[in-house]
Amino acid sequence: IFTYCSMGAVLLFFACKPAPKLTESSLIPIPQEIKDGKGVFELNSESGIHLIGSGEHLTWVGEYLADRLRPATGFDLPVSYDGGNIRLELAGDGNAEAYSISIDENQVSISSSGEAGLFYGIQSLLQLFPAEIAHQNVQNQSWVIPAGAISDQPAFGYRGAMLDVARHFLSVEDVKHYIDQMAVYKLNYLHLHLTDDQGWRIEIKSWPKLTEIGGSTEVGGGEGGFYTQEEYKDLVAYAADRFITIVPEVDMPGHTNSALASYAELNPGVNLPNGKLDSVNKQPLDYQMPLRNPQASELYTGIEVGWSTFAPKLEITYAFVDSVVREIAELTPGPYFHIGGDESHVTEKDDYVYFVERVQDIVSKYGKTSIGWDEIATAKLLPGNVAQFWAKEENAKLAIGQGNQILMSPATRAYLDMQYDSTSRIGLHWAAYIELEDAYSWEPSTFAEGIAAENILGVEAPLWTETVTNREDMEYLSFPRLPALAEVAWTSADKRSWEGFKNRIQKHGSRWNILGIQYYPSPQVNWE
Ligand code: TNX
Repeated sequence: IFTYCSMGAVLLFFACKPAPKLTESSLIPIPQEIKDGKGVFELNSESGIHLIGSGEHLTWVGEYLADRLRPATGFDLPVSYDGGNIRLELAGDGNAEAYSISIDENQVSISSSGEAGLFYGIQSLLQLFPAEIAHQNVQNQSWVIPAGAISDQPAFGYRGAMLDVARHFLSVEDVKHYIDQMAVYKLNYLHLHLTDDQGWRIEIKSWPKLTEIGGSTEVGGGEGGFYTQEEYKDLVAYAADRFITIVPEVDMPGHTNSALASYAELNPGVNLPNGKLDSVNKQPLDYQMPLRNPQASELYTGIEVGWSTFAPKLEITYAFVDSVVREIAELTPGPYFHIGGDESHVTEKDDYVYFVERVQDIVSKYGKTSIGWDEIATAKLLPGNVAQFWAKEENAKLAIGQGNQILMSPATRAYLDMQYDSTSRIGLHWAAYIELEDAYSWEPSTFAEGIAAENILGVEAPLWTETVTNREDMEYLSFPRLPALAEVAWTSADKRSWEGFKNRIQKHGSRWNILGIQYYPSPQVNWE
């Protein structure tokens, strides 16, 4: 057993303790490889962050690390290209999310070919420090981490979470707070479910009533809300700084009551004329609107699904979708646009397929790749488009049969809105009760026959918000299950075990206590 000695800043004597070993004990997601070394590294008032290599955001990444370390340690931790015993090195090529860390008595070195990889190395490093590092005021203690080496890379390239900001509106601040925690667990996509029957949450300048009327309420009749385009851009940038890409969703043709309540002309009306059809698309033309006398629907604050639909035969529907996709695509640096497509129970089957195919073309015209809930695979998918598996394996297989990939969100495992058990204070249970072990103990590539690793783009954990009204509710359902799903997405199956996870997650409870995150204390874990 190695020992190390440290000098307390206030108590002027040396205290010697057995050196801790570098193990996976505090790391989530668990890295691919960990090797223990000799001795320890101690962060002290002389420490600094040394940037090596050239990268647009390298300084930002260094400052991010310093910001996490300064409050609890009280150290200056200058960030510079000149020196310092915490080295952040951009070097080599290959997977930009892969990283390695080596720690000896003199220095810590994180290296990656990409800034994202350095950022993930930083997250692992932060988890090696005592939990007290999470405090926002100076703690009187030593900051020691075990020597050794870690090398790591993700199993899946898409590691996502979804927030339904439509059923209950969630503030910019709450979304940022969620993004901060996603970053800790190396998640890299945040899917925002921006529209549903109960609310339209993103400003569209060419259709302003969407937010004026459609954004004015939510489940239960509260005041709702929406993001202005400026606020949305701010969220996109905040996420991007943490290597998280936002995927906007406009759910259609079902789940569209908030739009149908905002604009009468999107409703089919009662007097559809038989005669005049557009000769190319066989659709009624917009000039027929006076003839069809459409009425806006009522705003809706309940939680039924599957009862609303856009009018896929009306040309104005596509003019509308075109404007919405164009404006949101302009705010979206990421590659994906989510078109929804779920539970369109009152849309004619043929109309549904026609609609999905036209909307995919619009999305592609604006330079984005469509993702849709698994039902979209009943249409012809454009190459590269993605089906998000939530309920029907046969839909996932239809997508795979067309050569398209699957985003794995099986409701029985990955749905954060499911109750843990029958006593959970909020949540639904139509798919399952999902205790922590159920959220953790599954493997995307063996979940369903016919969905193999190469068919899978990644994993996403959706938080639907019919029963979620505020940050406390978000945290209760997401912690500890979100970190469990993050590990499913990051770590290959051969490196994971429930027993191991159960022991590691308990340490994170201490951090959440410090951060004020109100997690569900699952009885399956011996919380510290
Ligand atoms: C089903 S999952 C839905 C959502 C609900 C959710 C509640 C999916 C694609 N559609 O509209 O919010 O169940 O769990």
